[in-house]
Amino acid sequence: SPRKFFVGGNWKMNGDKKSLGELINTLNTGKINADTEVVCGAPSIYLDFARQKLDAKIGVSAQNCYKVAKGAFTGEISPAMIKDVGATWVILGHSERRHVFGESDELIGQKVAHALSEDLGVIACIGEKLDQREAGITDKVVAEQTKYIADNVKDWSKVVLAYEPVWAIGTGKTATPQQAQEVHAKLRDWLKVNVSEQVAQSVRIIYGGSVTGGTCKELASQPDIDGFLVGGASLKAEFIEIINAKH
Ligand code: G2H
Repeated sequence: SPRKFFVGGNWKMNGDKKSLGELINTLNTGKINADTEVVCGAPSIYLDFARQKLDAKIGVSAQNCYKVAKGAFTGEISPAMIKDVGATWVILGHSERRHVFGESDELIGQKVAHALSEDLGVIACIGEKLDQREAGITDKVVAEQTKYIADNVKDWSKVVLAYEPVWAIGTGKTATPQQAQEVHAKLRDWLKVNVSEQVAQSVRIIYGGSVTGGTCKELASQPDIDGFLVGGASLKAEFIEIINAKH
């Protein structure tokens, strides 16, 4: 595949300088395959810390940002600030942003547009809820979420699409390789029809939702799974196994 395997860690709201410092040491000294692009998503207050401590071969990502450069938006951070501390990615549209904090497709699209205009890489997340899967509307739901993202993208080389079924997040219920592959293939078809063949073939579509050392290899063997976004397991040494899932 021409698509470089991409593994993102999403630390969410976990850790402190002590535990994250230890995790960073483990990652810096671990054997990481050079064919994998690795990015760690740190809480905003630790972005600077993570960037200073992590080896240069590992990228740093924010977990969210706002849709404008600066101003009276108490509590928010901008892509300019993320870049200022040396981080180069931002996770947008994560299901927790959508469902715990009520972010709309429209707001997520605006954030995607602004982050890309500031030259950040964007890990754009989509995924259906359990009732939507059971109602048989998974494809429709993820296509609609993807449309709001796609409408705001000009340069797809800066975008990674993360498929994270909400029912699989933090639940220990990983999607089966077949379930994930099926949605990833549909997403690639959607990109082919609605964006271009070239973008469909080159965009990394990664899977997230209870990925572990035990489940990563079979998932990684699927033709349209180009990596992972990892929550819980990214806080453990096990993350290295996931990074090396292809080997
Ligand atoms: C999904 C994933 C990381 P976890 O949210 O984005 O978390 O691996 O803990 O399910």
